[in-house]
Amino acid sequence: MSVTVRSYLGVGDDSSLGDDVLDGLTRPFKELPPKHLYDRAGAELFDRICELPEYYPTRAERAILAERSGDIAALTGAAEVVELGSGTAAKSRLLLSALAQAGTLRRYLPVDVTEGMIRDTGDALAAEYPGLDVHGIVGDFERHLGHLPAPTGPRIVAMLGGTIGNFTPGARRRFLRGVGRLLGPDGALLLGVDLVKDPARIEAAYDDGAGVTAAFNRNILRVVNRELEADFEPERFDHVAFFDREHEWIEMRLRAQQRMTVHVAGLGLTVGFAKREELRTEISAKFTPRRLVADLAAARLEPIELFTDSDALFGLTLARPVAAPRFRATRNRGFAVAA
Ligand code: AVJ
Repeated sequence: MSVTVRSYLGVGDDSSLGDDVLDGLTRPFKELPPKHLYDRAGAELFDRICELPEYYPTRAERAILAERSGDIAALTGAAEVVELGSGTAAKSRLLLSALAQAGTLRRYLPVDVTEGMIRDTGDALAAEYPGLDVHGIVGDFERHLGHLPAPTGPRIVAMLGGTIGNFTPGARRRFLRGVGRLLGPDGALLLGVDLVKDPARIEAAYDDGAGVTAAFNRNILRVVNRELEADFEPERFDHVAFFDREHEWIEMRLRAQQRMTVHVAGLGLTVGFAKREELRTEISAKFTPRRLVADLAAARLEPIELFTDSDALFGLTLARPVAAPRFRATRNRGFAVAA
């Protein structure tokens, strides 16, 4: 049993916040990437979101995992789990338990930007599962997946919660292709996706009555204030969440209540906002089974199973690499064909 944690975020490496703010706030349509929503306060607000009555994805996915982890263990025989965006590993414990019970689990490899989270979770899991090796990667899963060690047995790469929905469609396919390369020939991807449904239901999940999602959204401005010495006034931005029916994604935005000028001292940048101008902070794509399969296929992955909850709110898919035939079977030519 061992716990190893490697960090690939160098000193002062704030997972690219400075670059993203410079790039995102100087565009004609302002935008910040959602990964910056999750500092300590943001992660706590997100945990509260997961408990909200309106926010169904967490409960639905947990129900699927509770019911299907045994099947997933049997289908994969996985010896290790790589988890992208592991957080507190609350839901992945269901999977780890099933694999431990099946007797195949050897190693857990969480990848997250928050070092404290990786260390605490790693220690807790190593204590819970005697014999489990934990190899934590502190890094950004868009930039540091190359540092993952090679598989030591059948591997599951898990990305839960619908995090994949934060990518725009092209980036999503590129990312899935990269993840496919981490699987090895007998590995599987376990991907949680929120499903397309009544827009009112989706919008309620991103604009809750208690205002927790609004606080979560505004928190990104506090992150910029603190890390880059900016002077945003978060309370002067309204939380906006709407379902874009054409793209089938939800957008979160912050809308300036009045004309304002913001200084980002750390970047020597001054940014003007017009009255009612919006800053996009997140897209969260919703999937139809059909589109999910198409995205997987574009990454040379094929679904083994698509699990869903009893209300078909959320989907959990298990997918494997499409077997690449090394030789084409040609008829009646007497060539040997590799299996
Ligand atoms: C963590 C990206 C899956 O998109 O539902 C929750 C983040 N944003 N409420 C999601 C989120 C607003 C969440 N993901």
